[in-house]
Amino acid sequence: MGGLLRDGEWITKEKWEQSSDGHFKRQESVFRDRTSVEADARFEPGKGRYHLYVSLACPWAHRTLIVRALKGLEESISVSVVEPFMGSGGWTFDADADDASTQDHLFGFDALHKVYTKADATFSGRVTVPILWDRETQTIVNNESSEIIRMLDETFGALATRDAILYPEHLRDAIDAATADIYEPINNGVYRCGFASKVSAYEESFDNLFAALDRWDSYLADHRYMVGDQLTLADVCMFTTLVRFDPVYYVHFKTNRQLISQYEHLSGYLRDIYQTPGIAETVNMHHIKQHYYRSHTQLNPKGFVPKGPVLDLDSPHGRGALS
Ligand SMILES: N[C@@H](CCC(=O)N[C@@H](CS)C(=O)NCC(=O)O)C(=O)O
Repeated sequence: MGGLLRDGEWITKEKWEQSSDGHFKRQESVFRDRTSVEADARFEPGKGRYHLYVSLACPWAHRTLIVRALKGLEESISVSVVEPFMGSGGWTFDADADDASTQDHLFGFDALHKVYTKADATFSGRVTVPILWDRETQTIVNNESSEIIRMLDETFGALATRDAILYPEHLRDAIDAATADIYEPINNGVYRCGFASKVSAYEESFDNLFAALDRWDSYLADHRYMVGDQLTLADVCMFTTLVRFDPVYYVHFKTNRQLISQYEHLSGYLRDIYQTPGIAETVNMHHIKQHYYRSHTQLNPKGFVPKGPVLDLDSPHGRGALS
């Protein structure tokens, strides 16, 4: 389900972009400005200046919520949360939302595509979360999660109320390399399995996904984190995919060679990150399951949401000794 904007007009479109070889093709994010602490920067960090639009279901948006929480930026950066179900209007807001969804706190819009056309009246493309919105210039600064999380760490330090540094200078190259390593086979790979339109494309993505998971499982046998001796943005990017894997991707996207809970090291790694103070509160399993199983009617026509599995993310992870 969903749709897209063409020259500022909302068009319902049920087909996902695909290349002729049957592989799912993700659109490049369009708004790519940066916040900066340099004098005269157009987008200077400021308390209360920026707003995040997120879905709690979306792994990319989830990254930004985790970084906001770990750095203690809740008071500085406000958030609006879309409804989990994505129908023909794309991401929407419910003014009477009584669960974790919210109304559009900035404009009271009923649909997220109106935020995109507020920034650019003739915008063409998909309407995705997350969005970092600037109240001062009334526009979208950036809608690419990998860049938003780097900016939150690099440029919002003065506003942070917790001292987590997730993209420390001496580890940046290694974090960039690890993040790039997992993007295609793992973060995007689960989607490439789920949205492949040819068996050959699905099988190739499936093999690449599990080859990458196997590799990281071995690495994490004697490393607590993906890079260095601390939690970094690389772990944030790995986590938001892993936490959705057993409850959603394994069934819905047919990534069913094995569960994360069946991996010797990735299973404890997932629980370790989940139990890091501040992170569990950003995980909303209800939104995650409702979104995927109900919104992708091409994959799950009846929209039933599986009742299981029972997740065990609070049990001891036993990884403290690795750091
Ligand atoms: N590369 C983007 C991807 C964002 C993205 O694809 N978000 C999905 C939700 S998981 C979305 O909003 N999809 C709506 C659509 O494509 O219509 C990022 O990392 O920020």
